[in-house]
Amino acid sequence: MTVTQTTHQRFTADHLRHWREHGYVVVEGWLSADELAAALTGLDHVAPGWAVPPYDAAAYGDRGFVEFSFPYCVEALDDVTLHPALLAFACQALRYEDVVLAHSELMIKRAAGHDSGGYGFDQPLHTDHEGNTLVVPDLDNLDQLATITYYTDVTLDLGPTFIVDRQHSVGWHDRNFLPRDAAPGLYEYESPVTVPAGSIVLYTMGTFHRGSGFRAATGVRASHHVAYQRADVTWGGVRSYAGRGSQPDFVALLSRLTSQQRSAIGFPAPGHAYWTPSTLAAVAARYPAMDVSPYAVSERS
Ligand SMILES: O=C(O)CCC(=O)C(=O)O
Repeated sequence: MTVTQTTHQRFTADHLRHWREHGYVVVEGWLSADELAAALTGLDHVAPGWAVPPYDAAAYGDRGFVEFSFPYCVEALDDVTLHPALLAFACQALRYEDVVLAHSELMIKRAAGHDSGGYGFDQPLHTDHEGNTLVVPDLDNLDQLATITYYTDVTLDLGPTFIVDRQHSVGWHDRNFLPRDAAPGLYEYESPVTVPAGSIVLYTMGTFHRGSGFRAATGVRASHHVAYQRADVTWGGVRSYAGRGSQPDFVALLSRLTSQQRSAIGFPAPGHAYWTPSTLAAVAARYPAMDVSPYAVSERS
């Protein structure tokens, strides 16, 4: 899929340069106020009571942590996942025309809770490659992009992500978890991503980072972890949504997406050999609300 840069420019050439040189870039306020407000309302659908203090035991059990995966079938959250600006950045960053969604996970962390890693929320520095690719990232030819969008203000007290500049982790990127005693020098270079709600950190699968514990006794952090990869990558963590194909909410989602967004979750792209007059007619019948005109064979011949 070729994403038109000019239409969706929320990320600049400087952002891209920073991502390449430093292994990450923080972009404050990448979501518009409307997109952020819609996402917050969307979170209420996915996780009712998520923002209600002091603690909603029914929704959060005793862990103070919940996680949800795409598709949410909540427009605003699916839209952030497949945002044209993210797709455009991924194509540029990975130097590839076609990118696909590798994962999209929502996480809500509450003060005094803990995730499943046994660290509370205070993780050791790690890269993300072990859970996302069968190989080790080639830092000179990256094929995956990781991101975290924050839906709540993140302060030092509210469990910021800490991140290490690529230039300070030379020689370490093939490692996954590095506890403090294994690489004390690396921890000297970590810096917290403290940002207003609606901001994002874009990083690589070879970038050291970690979730941190809450210093505050109360509070909540909602984050959206979205990763893309080059479409030719078979060793990465892309998921199949074919099993959802008969569910009305997923059909509605698929039908309203652009062809670029659909391709990013595995649908055959315009111009793919799959498309013939008869497959086009059959798919149009299966998804009556979908505009199938981008797939029309005659348009390409
Ligand atoms: O939530 C964060 O700030 C980072 C989380 C993370 O790195 C992880 O769960 O592996």
